[in-house]
Amino acid sequence: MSGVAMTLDELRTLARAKLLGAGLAPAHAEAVAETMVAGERDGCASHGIYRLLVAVASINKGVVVPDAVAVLSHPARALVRVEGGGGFAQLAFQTGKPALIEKARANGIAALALNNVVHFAALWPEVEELADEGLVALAFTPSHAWVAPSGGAEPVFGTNPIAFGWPRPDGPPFVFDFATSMVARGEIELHRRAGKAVPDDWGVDADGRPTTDPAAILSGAMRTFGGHKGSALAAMVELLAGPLIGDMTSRESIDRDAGRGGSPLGGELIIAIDPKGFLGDLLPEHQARAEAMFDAITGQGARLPSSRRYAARAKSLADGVVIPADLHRDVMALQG
Ligand code: NDP
Ligand code: PYC
Repeated sequence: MSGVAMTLDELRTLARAKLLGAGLAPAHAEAVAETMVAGERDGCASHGIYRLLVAVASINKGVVVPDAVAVLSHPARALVRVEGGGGFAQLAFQTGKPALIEKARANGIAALALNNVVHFAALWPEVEELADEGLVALAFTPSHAWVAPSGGAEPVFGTNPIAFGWPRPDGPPFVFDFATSMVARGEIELHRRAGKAVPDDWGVDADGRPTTDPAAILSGAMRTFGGHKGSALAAMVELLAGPLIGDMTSRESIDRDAGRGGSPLGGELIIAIDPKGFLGDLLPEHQARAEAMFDAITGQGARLPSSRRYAARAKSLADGVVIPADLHRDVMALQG
């Protein structure tokens, strides 16, 4: 694959410049650029620098409030809320994170609701940051109604990711983060850009027929992973990060978009648990039992989620990244 080699600092500078050029306020541009660089660094192409095109499109279409001010409030002793004002989710998360950590440590468990935020990103950076603080973390967000329930062909759910982070004593946390659809929509978009067919179980066309054409799925419906199981998990994400926190479902989000093609607008729920709350001084003993489980996985040659990402990170930190030539061209064509 031909591409353009860049250091992570060059990539960060480029991302910030393009976001500022699109009119995003500096604090948002910094927070948003950071998640894109992290995605590219960790080899997550669907949520790396490709998302510059997506974020700038949302700004240009008026879907996101570029200078939104995130407002923190405390609905209850263990709850934190950030009203994002229609801005990107990244700064809202950074605004709520310190209070979430403080409340999780004080109460054993706490939850952060982000409301009224535009979401285009992966969730693992957030749960990883919380796990780095010694907390077990879960994150959920709906998106736009692109995914049909198991047994149907009409989109109801978003691609609705679930992310989980578990701190480990001697190394980076155990983290997984995946869509409850067969794949993230971004992955299908990348196949469309590359002119590549997708597996025939990723989605259906507008007439409900299985297809390998990414464009047909993008205008039809994606499938949940694991049949009825993924379908139920997708519904759970809708409920937890929609009605439970007073925010939109994926159907409501896509209706609000009114055909503009912007990123999803709505809520995100993040739960943080302090293991010391249950375990106190017994924490090391029980952490060792968790480590034994990880050893039983890797000991038979299976890999842990995130091990690929951490390996990609180590390589990118040493060598930089290579941006596909056509993506680099499209990014450079953005104003800024
Ligand atoms: P994948 O199906 O690629 O699953 C990703 C997760 O599974 C990662 O934690 C990955 O670890 C792990 N994994 C993959 N293969 C293996 C394996 N063989 N053994 C063990 N673990 C494995 O990702 P998706 O396409 O479902 O989602 C990609 C991203 O899209 C996510 O980060 C998600 O947050 C984001 N997204 C965001 C949405 C939003 O609304 N904001 C909506 C939908 C998706 P590793 O990284 O190490 O490979
Ligand atoms: O790739 O499905 C996706 C997605 C939706 C919002 C952000 N990413």
